[in-house]
Amino acid sequence: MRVDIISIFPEYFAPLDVSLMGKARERGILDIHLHQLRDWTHDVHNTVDDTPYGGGPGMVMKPEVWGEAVDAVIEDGRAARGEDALPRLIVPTPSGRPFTQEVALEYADEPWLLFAPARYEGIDSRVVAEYGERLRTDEVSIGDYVLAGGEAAVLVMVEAVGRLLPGVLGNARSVADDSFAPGAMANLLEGPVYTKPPVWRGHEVPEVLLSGHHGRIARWRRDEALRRTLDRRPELVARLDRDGLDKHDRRVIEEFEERLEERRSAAESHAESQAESHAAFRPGFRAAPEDVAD
Ligand code: JAH
Repeated sequence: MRVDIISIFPEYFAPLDVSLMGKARERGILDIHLHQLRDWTHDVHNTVDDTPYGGGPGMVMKPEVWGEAVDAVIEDGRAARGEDALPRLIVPTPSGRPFTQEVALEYADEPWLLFAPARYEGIDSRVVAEYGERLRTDEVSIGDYVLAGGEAAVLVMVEAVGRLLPGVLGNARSVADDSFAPGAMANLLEGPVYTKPPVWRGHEVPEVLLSGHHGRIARWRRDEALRRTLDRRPELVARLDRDGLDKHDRRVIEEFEERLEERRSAAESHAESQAESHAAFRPGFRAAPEDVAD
């Protein structure tokens, strides 16, 4: 897979030389081309930004510079990969569609990705309008928070996609078993994992994992995955395919919901008794004048 990244901070992508992504690049599985956006400016200050039309805070990235940069990178890629080749253009933005494992799998099937991370308040919207007519173009968000720019989001996406490429992970099973990967444990978070020693600082490894009983181990892992998902991501359980749940799963869910209801009810009576013992909430209570701020 060829990956082009156009940024005013190409140095930001040094981590892609390391570890799994570094090895994928050495093996030629991942062919990453970094570009300095400012190479396509024409003024002495290498200006990439300007004030927003309509006013408001911050600066917006100029469309001409991005247009020349993207055109040049497309031409360079076509010279290497053939005149029919076109990249998929990916622009990270907090207002984009969510980047999920499904999207990562889709991108892993592409021969060529072009990432355009912005700084400041983003890129003039006519750039996505223009390339949306010429390339498959996605504005994507890796989560509901605002970064200082799109570079960190590109690192995240390249790593999520890169590890899915054939030959990058040694063991093909580890991809299929991931939380969020389609398959038996689809849409469940992974449960806890353990290695030696069997007791560490008084904490024991769950006995079932030492039993060698593969059927019981698989069942236990699924139960733990289900309980953890119910606790941390209940909306994922609500979306679970009902056909993908067996009787035992339904029992685990019921038990969890019973415990949740017990806790909710206990918290409610606790809140009532708190209100009862709090003088300010008793009918007829009047604060003394010295207790009232002016
Ligand atoms: C911030 C340009 N979904 C995370 C995300 C992606 C991009 C940006 N922020 C958050 C961003 C400033 C300028 C992009």
